[in-house]
Amino acid sequence: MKNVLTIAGFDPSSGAGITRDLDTFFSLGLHGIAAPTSIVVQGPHGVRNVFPTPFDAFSAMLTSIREDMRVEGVKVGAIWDEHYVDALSAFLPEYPEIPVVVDPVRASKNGTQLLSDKGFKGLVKSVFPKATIITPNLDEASFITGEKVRTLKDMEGCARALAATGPEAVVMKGGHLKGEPIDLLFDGTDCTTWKRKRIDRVIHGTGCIFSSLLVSFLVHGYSIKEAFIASENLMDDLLKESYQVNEDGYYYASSGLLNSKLSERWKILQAMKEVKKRFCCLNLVECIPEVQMNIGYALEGAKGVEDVAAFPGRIGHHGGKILFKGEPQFGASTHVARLILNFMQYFPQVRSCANVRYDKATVEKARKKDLVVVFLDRRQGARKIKKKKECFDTQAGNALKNMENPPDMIYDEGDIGNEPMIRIFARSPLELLKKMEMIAR
Ligand code: PXL
Repeated sequence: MKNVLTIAGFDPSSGAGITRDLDTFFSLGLHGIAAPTSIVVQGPHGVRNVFPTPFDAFSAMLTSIREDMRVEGVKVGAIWDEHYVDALSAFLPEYPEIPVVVDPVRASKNGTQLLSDKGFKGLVKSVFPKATIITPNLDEASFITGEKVRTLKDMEGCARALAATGPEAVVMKGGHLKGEPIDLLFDGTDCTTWKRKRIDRVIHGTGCIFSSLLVSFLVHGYSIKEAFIASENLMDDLLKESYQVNEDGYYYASSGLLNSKLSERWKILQAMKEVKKRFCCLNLVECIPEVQMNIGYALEGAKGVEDVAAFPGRIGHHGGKILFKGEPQFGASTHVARLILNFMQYFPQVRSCANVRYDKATVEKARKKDLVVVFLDRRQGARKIKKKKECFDTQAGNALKNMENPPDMIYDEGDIGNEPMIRIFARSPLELLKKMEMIAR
């Protein structure tokens, strides 16, 4: 296992600093280790106060890491003052061959100083020359060069000036540029830029995550330019998937959470592909209604139709054989997706549904097999509520809210212009198929 070390501050709300760094390392398949320089007491509204790690404790951590562990990469974040900088500067030469990414953090978003001015000067003088990449934002870059940075052209000039302080490469983070944000890499020869659309959110810890991504990709053997592109690519997704930990305050981002979301989506699509195969084998043509059928499967905690997978173009039959028109996709159905989302408000664990052709015998068979069946009288409901879809959701909701256990089936006998329909509900599409097999034929 490759170990990557972060030397940075600890944010107990897990928005910036070492918890973000470790999350990033682990989610990219690396073992993260940490030497905290300070406790930056904060929540989603900013920093309240900062306490340095006792210097002896900090030194002891570096000694223990140096003597007891292999280190394959180092990321440096907030580092408190010149004493901590000196200790770091003495530590790094032990590892002359490994990638070192330095995020020269001076202050938090709300302006609390996280590295003294003297410490900052020491960092530039004694740590930058040992860095593979430094990642200043525009304020930090201006503080070093004494020049304002307002445009992309300024950024390029500034990156070249910063390269003269000794790192192999410079990434200037242009989040504070007017207009769209642009990041710029100068690798000693060429400049590469990355533009993204501005996201209208204040997202905490992005600098920490970005520098951790860079060092992780370098440890995996990417070149500096490849690591820059891979990190920026992932940042795009992380920013899009950022979330709030309160009703208000900063947004947070997490590589680990993004991974688990992606793997949940993947698992759902795999289960749906399996169901497609089995349903074709079973060839339950008699289950297909006039309006055709669909099967849906929602993510845990699904919020909208885009969180529910289904089969595009629905499921029909042709020449006595079940006919799927495509592979499962998220957002491919509004109809079964709505049914599931409504059902999940009452029974969140029931995340799969299929609409099945109505037949009195099928309902009777379900009852005989002890499935829990609910009947909705749509004619009665329709009189009260005009919109048919809402009518169904409301009627189903009224039935579900009084039930202790989730029903297996909700059916209606139709209305003018509406085919009678059975809807089967289950925890997964495989369970759904079992229920269909029980009642079919
Ligand atoms: O984003 C700068 C930063 C870095 N490290 C820690 C922080 C902050 C900002 O609050 O708390 C630990």
